[in-house]
Amino acid sequence: MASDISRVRNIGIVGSHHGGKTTLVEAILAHCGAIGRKGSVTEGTTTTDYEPECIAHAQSTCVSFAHCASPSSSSAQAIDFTLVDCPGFIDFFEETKLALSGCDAAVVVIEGDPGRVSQTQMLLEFLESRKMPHLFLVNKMDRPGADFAGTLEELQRCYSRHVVAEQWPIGAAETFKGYVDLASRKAFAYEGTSAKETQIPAELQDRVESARAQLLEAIADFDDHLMEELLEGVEPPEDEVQKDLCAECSHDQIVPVLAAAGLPGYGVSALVQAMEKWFPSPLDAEQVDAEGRRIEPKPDGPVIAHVIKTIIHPQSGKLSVVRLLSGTLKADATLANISKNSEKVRSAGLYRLQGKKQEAIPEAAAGSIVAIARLESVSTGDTLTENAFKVLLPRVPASEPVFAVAIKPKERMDEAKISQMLARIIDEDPALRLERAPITNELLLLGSGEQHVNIAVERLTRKFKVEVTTAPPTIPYQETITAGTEVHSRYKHQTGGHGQFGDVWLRFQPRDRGNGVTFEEQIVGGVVPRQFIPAVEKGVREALMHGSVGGYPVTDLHVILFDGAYHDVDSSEQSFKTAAGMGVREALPKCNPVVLEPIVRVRVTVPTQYTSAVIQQLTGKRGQILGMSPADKTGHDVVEADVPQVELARYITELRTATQGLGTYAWRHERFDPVPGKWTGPKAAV
Ligand SMILES: Nc1nc2c(ncn2[C@@H]2O[C@H](COP(=O)(O)OP(=O)(O)OP(=O)(O)O)[C@@H](O)[C@H]2O)c(=O)[nH]1
Ligand SMILES: [Mg+2]
Repeated sequence: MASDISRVRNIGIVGSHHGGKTTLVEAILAHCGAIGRKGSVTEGTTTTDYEPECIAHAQSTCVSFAHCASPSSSSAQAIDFTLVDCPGFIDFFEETKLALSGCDAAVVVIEGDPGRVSQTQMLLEFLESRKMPHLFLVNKMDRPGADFAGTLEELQRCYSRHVVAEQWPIGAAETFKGYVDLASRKAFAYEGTSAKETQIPAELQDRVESARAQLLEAIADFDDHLMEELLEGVEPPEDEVQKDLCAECSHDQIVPVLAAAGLPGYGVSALVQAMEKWFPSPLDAEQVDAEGRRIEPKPDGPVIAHVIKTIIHPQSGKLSVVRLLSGTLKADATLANISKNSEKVRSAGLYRLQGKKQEAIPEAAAGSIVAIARLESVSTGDTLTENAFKVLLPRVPASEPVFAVAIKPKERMDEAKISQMLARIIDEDPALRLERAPITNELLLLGSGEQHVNIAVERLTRKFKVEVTTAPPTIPYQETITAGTEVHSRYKHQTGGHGQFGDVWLRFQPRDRGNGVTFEEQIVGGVVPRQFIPAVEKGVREALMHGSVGGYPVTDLHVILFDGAYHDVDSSEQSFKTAAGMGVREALPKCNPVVLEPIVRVRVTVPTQYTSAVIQQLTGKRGQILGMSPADKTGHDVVEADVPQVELARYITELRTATQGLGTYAWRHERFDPVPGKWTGPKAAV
């Protein structure tokens, strides 16, 4: 591990789903000699996709960490990379955001396909919001149809930044065999993950010259001297161009574009050099606390660590992956968790992670990403310091969950126990949430999408050996009445000894939505004795728990007890309660009852080109469109609509399908509305 911070690079490998990030990380690790043999995603043998869920689904389902040193003649000169392999699937974006908060730069991997560029929009907005230097890697250039120029053009069109090619590929698909480095105007032919200098192919000369001119113009926008040289037609010295390129990329002023094919390893050596030269070390990266004060990354400063990921091993316990912002952390340090009232926690070991492998280290210095063992009460996002040094790091804003399942143990098991295990899964992934549904009382697991929640359930079963069933949450339907009535109900029962007698007259009146059930007595002359009136109310309320249409709770009505009769010997609380219940059951069908369904207000944020598709989709879900705010400066419209909850069970999946994964929505319960027409829905579970 480099002791000199200037030789440390913490880099997030991010990008669109299946863009080839994990394969690329594997190629980088192999190129740098950190692993012997390259693993493969399809065979489930890569360093970073080690979780059984990753292997089963052949995709990354969580963030994972790897490290390597750049191949260099002397180890004292080598750059020490920590690579954070982030899942591309949108459901796992919250996890990516948290892990990126520990990185100083990012490689955005996209396939050589202009049609997929827009899928990175949310990610790019996040990088922009954090002013994180990055480069684009146009990957899978060996695939049939790979289109570097088209992808570059689309990146430049979609992204209002200085996006410029720094390489031009030689060939594409099966002829992809090298690249021209535009800054140095040198061509290279791939030899595995390395490359050897060659001639610029004659047919590429013009293309290279115009792309180089674009690169120099972009760089010159930030360097007056270079601009003068270009205007005067003077060829700028190469070291000036290289120096500017490094400075401007590391300050997030320009975004260079490279070409690669991670699977055969093409372009890897140039990428490693770019990460080394263009990306900032922790010394140059701006780190601030929650109040915007700069934190100096000094090894001899106070220990300040930010938890960016939590990993739970059911046997060996918990690992908290931290970005160390300042100080030197020892393996047995006692730390204060500033996010939790400065609670003291003690490290049980310090590790560097190479995928699932934990390499014990005695200490770590400012700038590094390391894992601390057994900090049981610590969560992702917390700030840890030594000697209770008072500083709090900013939290990454979280998005609300948009998908839920009702979860139940398969075998009879204490619900408290399953909640405890779920709490540990949530500890690992704070984008999940556990809630008790207010009306149905179901245990709900909520997350960022269908796959997110399903994978969490798989993880629960694997790690804690507990089988659960999941189902769409029960829709909390209710019923109400739309007309009034009066009924007379008498319960009279004569058995051997003591009889039963209760007699009530009840009036039913509809109430406005949201008013619930109210009960009133208007008994005159003691025709129903005082002591039995609470039993009548109880009988009414209990009977209203099961409506006459679908068996759902009845609400928004007023019930008046206005007359009745009693028997000196046979009347009792129970007999009045029974009479009242019978009265309710007789009355409800006469009051034009209807089922009420929960209505949810959604706010859908979507790039303008998908707005009409989204409106159509919502209308198809019986949604009532309330309005649309036109595009903000990021090119997003916001559509507001009220939609029946039952229609939204898989909405996040459908919305993403209709919008190339770019639509998002927020929601809240709004009200209950009558279901139009005759009720054909399910009956309530008894
Ligand atoms: N032809 C070709 N295929 C590639 C290349 N890189 C990756 N692949 C294939 O693309 C698929 C996805 O690769 P991954 O490395 O898992 O992609 P990823 O970006 O990590 O995927 P997520 O993390 O799930 O978003 C796998 O089948 C790889 O074998 C490449 O350079 N060329
Ligand atoms: Mg991956």
